[in-house]
Amino acid sequence: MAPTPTKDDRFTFGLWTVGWTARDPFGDATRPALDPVESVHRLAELGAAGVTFHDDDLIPFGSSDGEREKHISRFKDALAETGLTVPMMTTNLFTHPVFKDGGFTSNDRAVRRYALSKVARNIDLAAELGASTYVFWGGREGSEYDGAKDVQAALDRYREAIDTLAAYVKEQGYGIRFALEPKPNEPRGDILLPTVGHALAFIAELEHGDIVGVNPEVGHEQMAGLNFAAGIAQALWAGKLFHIDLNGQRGIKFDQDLVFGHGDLLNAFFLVDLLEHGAPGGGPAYDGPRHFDYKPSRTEDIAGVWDSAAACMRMYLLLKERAAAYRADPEVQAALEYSGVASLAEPTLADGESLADLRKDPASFEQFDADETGRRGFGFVRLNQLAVDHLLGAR
Ligand code: 3MF
Ligand code: MG
Ligand code: MG
Repeated sequence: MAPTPTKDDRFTFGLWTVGWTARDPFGDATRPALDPVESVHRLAELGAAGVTFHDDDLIPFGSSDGEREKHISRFKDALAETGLTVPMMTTNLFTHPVFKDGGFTSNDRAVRRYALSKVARNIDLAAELGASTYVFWGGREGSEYDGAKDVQAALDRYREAIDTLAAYVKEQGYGIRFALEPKPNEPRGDILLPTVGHALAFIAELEHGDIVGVNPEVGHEQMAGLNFAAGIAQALWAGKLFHIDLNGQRGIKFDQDLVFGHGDLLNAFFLVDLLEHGAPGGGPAYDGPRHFDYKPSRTEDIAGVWDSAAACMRMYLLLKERAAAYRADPEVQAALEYSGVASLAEPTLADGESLADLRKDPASFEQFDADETGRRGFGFVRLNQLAVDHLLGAR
């Protein structure tokens, strides 16, 4: 029996997730479009705390100013009725044909200028709705052909866009931070800022990088064959985990957007352990919303949509419960000790010790018995089996 989700769990969903009509490159939609107002009510009933959205998820592309106001006003009513919040917002710079070669990095300058305007307008709405994070997923920022994009010029334009918009947020005094969402490919053949590591390196080159972090997504890193929990650890270490997209993915293939935990379950267990408890050596935990960016499978009807949303939250709570039991188990603590996991937090040099001091310490080299120390076992398999036992409810 996993606990029932409540607002205190801070679960949030993109309107585009439950609202996906399941059109894919090979087949038509299998479900009708959902009214965002209905999604807000259904997600509130299921125990979610908030919703997130792209401008076009709420206000269809090309709406007049009057229509725009109507969509916003009935959405605000639904928020007030349910108590749901909007902690994050983002921009659709990928659906309309005008963005086929990107938004901020399109080879067409008029498109780049239009993209900046579209985002700035929606940032004003984000501030009005009280969002604290604004996500940038550049799904069309990239190319299929190496000769078709000057990657260095594209990074200059990407930096120009993010810095210009971050300066705007600061000028306006909006309490908003930006979160860049990496993805290696899909829809473009190759996307700029393909992984968490690339995004962190890009942020270091920004003028306003102080308010820019990352929004990593489980499946996006796993599509590149990378370890998601390890990427999240590095983002936390850099103080840049501003937001997160939780879902499931099974290996290096197309973006599956499965229910959270329905892909690499063991990595999801260690991810939740890290988000909830921080690193074993005392590194920080994550304190933002637990945001699901998944797609109810194309085989599901509307009932299946809500079952899958509930499944995302249930998976998180089950893993949270299992991770807490893992951390509290004295045998796990002993195994962590034996494995040296805990001692890695201790600096290699003593307080005030220099490299020259270390070299003068005979225990560090002359008297160090590499063969003897090399015989040590770390007990990592035993430690991992304890984790699997907890995950399976066998302990
Ligand atoms: C695509 C995504 C995006 C982003 C969204 C910003 C459409 O694989 O993950 O969802 O998450 O654009 O939040
Ligand atoms: Mg995605
Ligand atoms: Mg995402």
